[in-house]
Amino acid sequence: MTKESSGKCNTTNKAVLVWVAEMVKLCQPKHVFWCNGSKTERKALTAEAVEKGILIKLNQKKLPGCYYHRSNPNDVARVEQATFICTVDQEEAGPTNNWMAPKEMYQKLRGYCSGAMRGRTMYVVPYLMGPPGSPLAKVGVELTDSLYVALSMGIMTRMGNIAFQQLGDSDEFNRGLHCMLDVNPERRYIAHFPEDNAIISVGSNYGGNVLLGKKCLALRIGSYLGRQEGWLAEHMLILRIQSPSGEKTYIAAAFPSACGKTNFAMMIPPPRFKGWKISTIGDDIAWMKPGLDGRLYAINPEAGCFGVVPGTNSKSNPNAMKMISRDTIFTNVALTQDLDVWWEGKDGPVPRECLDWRGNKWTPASKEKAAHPNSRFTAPMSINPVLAEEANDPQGVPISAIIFGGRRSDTVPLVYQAFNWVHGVYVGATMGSEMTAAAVGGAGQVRRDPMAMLPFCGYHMGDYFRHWINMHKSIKHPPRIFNVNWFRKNETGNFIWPGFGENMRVLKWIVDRCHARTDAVESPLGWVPGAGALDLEGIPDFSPQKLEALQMVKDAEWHRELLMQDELFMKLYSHLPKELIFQRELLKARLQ
Ligand code: SAT
Ligand code: MN
Repeated sequence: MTKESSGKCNTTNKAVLVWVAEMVKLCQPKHVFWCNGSKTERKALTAEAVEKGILIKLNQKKLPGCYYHRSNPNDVARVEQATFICTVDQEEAGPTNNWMAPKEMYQKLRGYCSGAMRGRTMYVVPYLMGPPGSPLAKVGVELTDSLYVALSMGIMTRMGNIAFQQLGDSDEFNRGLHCMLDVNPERRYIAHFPEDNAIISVGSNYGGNVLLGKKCLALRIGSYLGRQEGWLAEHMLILRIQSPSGEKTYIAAAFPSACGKTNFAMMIPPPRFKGWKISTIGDDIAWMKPGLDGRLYAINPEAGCFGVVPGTNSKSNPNAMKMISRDTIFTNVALTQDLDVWWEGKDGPVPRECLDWRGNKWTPASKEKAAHPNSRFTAPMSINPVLAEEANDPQGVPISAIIFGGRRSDTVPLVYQAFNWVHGVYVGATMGSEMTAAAVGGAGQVRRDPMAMLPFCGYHMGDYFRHWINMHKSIKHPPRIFNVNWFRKNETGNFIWPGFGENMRVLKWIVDRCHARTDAVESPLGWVPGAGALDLEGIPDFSPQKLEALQMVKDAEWHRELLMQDELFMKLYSHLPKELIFQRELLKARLQ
């Protein structure tokens, strides 16, 4: 390796040096490799990963710069039951998080980590969440014995010297320790210590559990810091809509994992919307803070996309297909004989034979899926063909609308707008969604997932709602709040709404509402598009009856919905803002 990428220590920051030395003493690695984030380093580490069988080099003619990774079959999704918030006071973590006292958890995990890197390399991965120089950006350092993690962090974050430059002499950085151990679910813990700005993750090598910048820092620790510092860390994509006249509107949208955030953030409007353009700022996480002009500004703290692969094709997300055609790591998809990748729902023919995500022979006659339903691509956002230049703007973008949405086969209409901020917080707080393969267990069941943050809120969910309500005071021009549901089904179990690019029609109405250009009519749930306000021209096989079915508010379904909301509210009762109980009563009255 050249001198530039020799893995030598690349900081003089005392706090970093002291902490790394302490962790080295604990984990006892054979080597310590300090990542600087250079291209040369990436090349060398990638070659090493191929040599060790951690990555398989894909067909470089078809997929330049792309590699393939298989995870341990017992380690393919986030494990919520192994995810802990460790605050001194249990009350602080709230009833929706697993809790253990920090002292106890440190003791347990230090036990697991003791000598855990013997004979292995510890990669020191400094990373920056957010554009360099942004007042919202945060620095983390992840120590990991997984080369896959080091390489993935190089895609998902601004990794290397750039982070130490932002940090300077400060000791304000997230301390993250990751030990794979023997990737045993029995010894799998993803532990957060918000009071110490620290994370320890052991026993896993799957993205959401181990790429510590993502869910662990950007959301769980981030939400905790956000409450203290007066900002919001949210599970939201950020997009820019440009009208034919050049008007730019910025929108943030929260959907649970694997509900199409990446597709939405990269959408191509249908032909009817000639001249309209969607560009991506972020596809998963938004950090939002009130600006001096009274608007809410958002940055995307990440630098890459960790997207669900199955179902990605030239119809569902043509931009993603372009993006993942180079410089991408594919995890747990199928591998073809010519070292190409395949997944259910990909364009083109089904391979006659390939290796499935476990490495077993697969043919179309096989009963199991070839690609794991939660198989992922890890791709740099810079190769997203519709990336907005604002993704790198340290100031972020001013948000005009916030959209909440879940995956619901019934009950929830295609679109409605909250009456005001507090009502919008209520709409977000009572969101429900059918579970997906992104987390272990329960796929298909409806669960309450407030603001798509249930697995990611680093403190008491009731206090989180209070923080949302309070934020209104510091935002003079608050974003309008909307709720959408692309997933409503008819009696025969088919989706009524075509989704994907056609979602532009709903977005257009939302944009027009933000700029006070279109009317709405009042419904029990909120404002809904008046007759003809949604442009539905040119959707194949669509009819006014279908729109009616999509927007229908059925009393029986909403009474059941209110009962399900009550379950969550009861759980959070001691910390639940009274305003939300009041909102529920108002909704009840409007439904009667
Ligand atoms: O696995 S991740 O948590 O990184 C992705 C997701 O579930 O949203
Ligand atoms: Mn996500």
